Amino acid sequence: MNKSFYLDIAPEVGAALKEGRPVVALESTIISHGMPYPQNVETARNVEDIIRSEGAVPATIAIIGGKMKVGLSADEIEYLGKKGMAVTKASRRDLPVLAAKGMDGATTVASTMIIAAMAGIKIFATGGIGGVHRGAETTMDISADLEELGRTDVTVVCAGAKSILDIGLTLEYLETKGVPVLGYGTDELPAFYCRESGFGVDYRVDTPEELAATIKAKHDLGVHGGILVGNPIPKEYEMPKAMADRAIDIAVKKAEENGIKGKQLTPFLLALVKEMTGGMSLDSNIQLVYNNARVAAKTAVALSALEAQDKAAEDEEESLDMLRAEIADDTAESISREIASFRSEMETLISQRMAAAPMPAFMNPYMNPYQQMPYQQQNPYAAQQPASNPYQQNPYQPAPNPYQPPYQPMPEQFQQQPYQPASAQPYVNPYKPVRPAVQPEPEPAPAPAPAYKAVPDDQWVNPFAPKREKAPEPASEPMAVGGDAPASNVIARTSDEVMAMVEETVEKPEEVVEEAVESAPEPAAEPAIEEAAEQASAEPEERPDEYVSPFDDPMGTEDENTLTEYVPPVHEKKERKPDNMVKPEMDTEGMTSYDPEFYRKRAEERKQRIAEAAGEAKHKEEEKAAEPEYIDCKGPLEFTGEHPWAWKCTRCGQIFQKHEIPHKCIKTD
Ligand code: PSU
Ligand code: MN
Repeated sequence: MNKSFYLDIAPEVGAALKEGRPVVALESTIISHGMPYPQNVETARNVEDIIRSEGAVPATIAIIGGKMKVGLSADEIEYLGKKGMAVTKASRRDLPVLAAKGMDGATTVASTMIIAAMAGIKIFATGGIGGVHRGAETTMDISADLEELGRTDVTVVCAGAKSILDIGLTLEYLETKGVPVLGYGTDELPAFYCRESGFGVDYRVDTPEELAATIKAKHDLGVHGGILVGNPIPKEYEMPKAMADRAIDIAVKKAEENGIKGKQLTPFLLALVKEMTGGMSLDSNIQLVYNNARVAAKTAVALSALEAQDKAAEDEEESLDMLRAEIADDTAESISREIASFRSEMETLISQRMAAAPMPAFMNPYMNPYQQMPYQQQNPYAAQQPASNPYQQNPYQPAPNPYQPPYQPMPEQFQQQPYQPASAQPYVNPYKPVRPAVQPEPEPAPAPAPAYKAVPDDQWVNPFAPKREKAPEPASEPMAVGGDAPASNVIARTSDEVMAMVEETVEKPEEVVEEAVESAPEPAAEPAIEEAAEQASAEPEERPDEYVSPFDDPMGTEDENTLTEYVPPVHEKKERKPDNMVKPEMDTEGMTSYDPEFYRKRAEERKQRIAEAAGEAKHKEEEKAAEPEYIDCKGPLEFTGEHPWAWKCTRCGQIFQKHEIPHKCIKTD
């Protein structure tokens, strides 16, 4: 169950609220407890009439049979008025109990505000509100109306606070609760029977429109709580202040004597004052209620006008938004319709073209699209590619593609190098920085041929042979060396014998040994293998059909002697090290270049590297040998009908794009 189960809104009120028409809430304690019968019922009816006459709908609020009634019938008002004090005076604390028990209750300012807010009514007219009673510092009698004004979004138009209350403390309390206290056409809070209390208000408003704007602003801002409007009694119905004060003072004293407190206090005081003033106070009371109803109704009318303006602006904005969205939708729809019709036209056109012309080569699914791209066929460099493309012979190159068409002959116009200058002058790049030409090192004079080569074997004299004393006469004839040379200090030997001797006896300096190893002929590898090894280790050549800038030495005239990068000389301060600190070259095993083994090892490592490369090349050769061999197949081609461009070889089963005999196919045994 929710609020609507307990809430009973009269059809007239409900319709007005739904349409945003002005509605003014009215309380019922004023009927049952505030005035005697029959004046109470008459006043209640008149108040409703005044509100109607101002163009608003009255909604008298009460609890009947546990239902929160918003808008009472004449019978219900009569019933409450007749029952008087017998009806429960219902403030905030009483609502749940009465609702649950299904009882009747006359609503105070607090509970009327609660129910009005539930129904959506923003303005409420009454006579006077409850407040901080005199002596509240001991009695703690503070009306729940003040708390309600602090929290519920309803504006209460009243005639201020009676002097049965402590007006000063009441205002303090309202300030604490954050309730705006406005004076309607006055700067002072009215004192019920009198127009003046001596206590100022926070703000003054002079017109219903001004008040309505304040109310609307509060609702717009979402600042919760009520607004208290003090509307002074019309001058002609005002009681003389001294008279009113005296009557009230007496009444308060009487109430104290009789021990009247709590919810009975206000009705008791009101009744007593009426008795004492001979009904004058009642008359004033009735008139101030009418006055409040009038102001409240006018304010309600102004407020709903403001709200209607607001809503119209909102509606206009909304309808503009809708219109914009509609326009956008229409535009999008027409564009997409246009696109769709354009597309269908295009499709028709394409299908007509397709029917008229054969499928272009690059659309053929059986063709390698990249091979068949028209721009490739027009590439002059592609046409130039010689039949003996080195990449085709590269052992890493896959087997020739049987789909690939044979190379076309180079067109005439490309036979000549396009960038060859007319003159035979070597090309000099003008953009290269001028730098000194590096003078080539003068060729060292060729070493003279070894002396022993020129001297015939039989005439050669060993310069290293130890000089001896005169040899004893040999028994046999010594071999003569040189025709007339004296035989006494010369031993005749062959050149080989001499070299052997030299090698044995002379200690070679390191440089000589290294040079010897370096210049020694490489162990002869098989020429094919060696070539393959070289190829394997060499950087891949640039593709001949790749674009080469003419500025990059097209004549090949630059060489390292004439046009090397210019490197400015670096003047390094070198530290001179004593000779004994120069470290010999080290190999991986920590052997120094001083060790004779060092060079032998290095030569061996080199041999091994060559052998490894050769092995790799051999492996590639084996791989190539394992690849299938292609032969020209003369098998007849058959039209499969699977595709208008597909021909199938009846011998090898391959699919071809055209009727190709012979074609390449894998050799099978
Ligand atoms: N002052 C009047 N007439 C009234 C009341 C106050 O001049 O009828 C009623 C109102 O219903 C008000 C209530 O809300 O008394 C305050 O009672 P209490 O102080 O018990 O909360
Ligand atoms: Mn009280």
